[in-house]
Amino acid sequence: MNPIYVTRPSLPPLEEFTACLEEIWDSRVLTNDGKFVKTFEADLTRFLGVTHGSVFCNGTIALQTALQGLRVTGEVITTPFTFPATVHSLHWNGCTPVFCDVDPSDLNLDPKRVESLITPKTTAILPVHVFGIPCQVDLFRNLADQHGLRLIYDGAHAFGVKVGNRSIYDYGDVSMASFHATKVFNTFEGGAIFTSDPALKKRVDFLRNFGILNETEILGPGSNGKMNELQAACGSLLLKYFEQDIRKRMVVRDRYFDHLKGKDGFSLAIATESQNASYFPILIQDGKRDAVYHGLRDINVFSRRYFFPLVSDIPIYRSMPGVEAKNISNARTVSEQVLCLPIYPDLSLEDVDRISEKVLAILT
Ligand code: T4K
Repeated sequence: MNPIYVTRPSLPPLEEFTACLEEIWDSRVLTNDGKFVKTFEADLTRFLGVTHGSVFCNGTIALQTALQGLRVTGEVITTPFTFPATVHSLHWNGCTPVFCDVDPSDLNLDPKRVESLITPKTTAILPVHVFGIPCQVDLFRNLADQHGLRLIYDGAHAFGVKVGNRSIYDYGDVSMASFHATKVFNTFEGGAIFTSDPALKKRVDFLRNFGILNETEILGPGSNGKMNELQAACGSLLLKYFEQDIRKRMVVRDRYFDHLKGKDGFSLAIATESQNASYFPILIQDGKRDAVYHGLRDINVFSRRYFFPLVSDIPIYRSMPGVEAKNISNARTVSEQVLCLPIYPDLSLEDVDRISEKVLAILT
């Protein structure tokens, strides 16, 4: 039986991508803010209905650049229940991560607990919309305003998600998206940051291109965060198929629900809340998570324990002076229970049936 992985990237029809490749081959413009990048940036901003977008080579560099653009220093309160890139971006900016517990109802940073961790050294809050579930954006906005803090969202999982009728990327001082191959919307590798602040947009655009103003003037210590023309061409093409992809994901999600809803031993609450079906996380109780993970591997199904271990348990952060990881018991429990089952637009329903049956067989 062919292996089934936790995800499989969507791709535009090859003939559409080939037409773009021919144009790129003819022009020999491969990168440095060419036509395809300019078009994709405009397409993306319009598609999401946000004010300013800047596309990047990947989400990690986008987030690092956003932090640079806001000149964030000192202590930043964030979640330990995330992919390491969130916290690495703080480290690369010389900031000290301060880990705060998650709310078990959405698995996101708990705004009610953040307040007690704010010190005179705190400069920012960095919540993550884990599995595309929106953070409590109003509470975070109030908290940031009351304490004069920057609010930066890691929205790597949240492409296509809205709060009310606004894109989730419209919240915070700045929001980051990832377009990695494993995401609901991809450009092979890629990412973006979104802001309504025109000065920040200008600054990050310089920072992603070495700080270059022109051939003789360099405005600051920039990096190289540019997206290339091939990535951008893929992005503009895939945007046209995004809504269709989400509909297909929902069919897969509903089939899992048909099998798993109401059964004992695990919770589907988070998967139920998802607007973009980017992941299908289940929380498995009674210490049986790893039995399901290994049992699925036995039938060539590769689910993933996103996110285990907690980032605060990675040695570099556990041993760093000033890094606080106390009182994160909710995050610890979730990290020990979570399992993401395969979900992607063309996962067959027969495979969903087989995966679900195996999960139930192990747990009953
Ligand atoms: N913040 C958060 C909250 C994030 O989750 C991430 C990335 C970031 C920031 C950083 O954004 P980027 O800099 O990546 O844009 C994957 C991804 O590499 C990573 O992007 C993602 N989060 C994370 C949750 O998942 P791995 O180590 O699990 O990837 P990997 O290679 O094991 O892929 C998983 C499965 O996907 C494979 O078993 C098969 C399938 N796959 C993967 C790739 C790369 C494909 O079918 N085709 C492919 O090209 O980290």
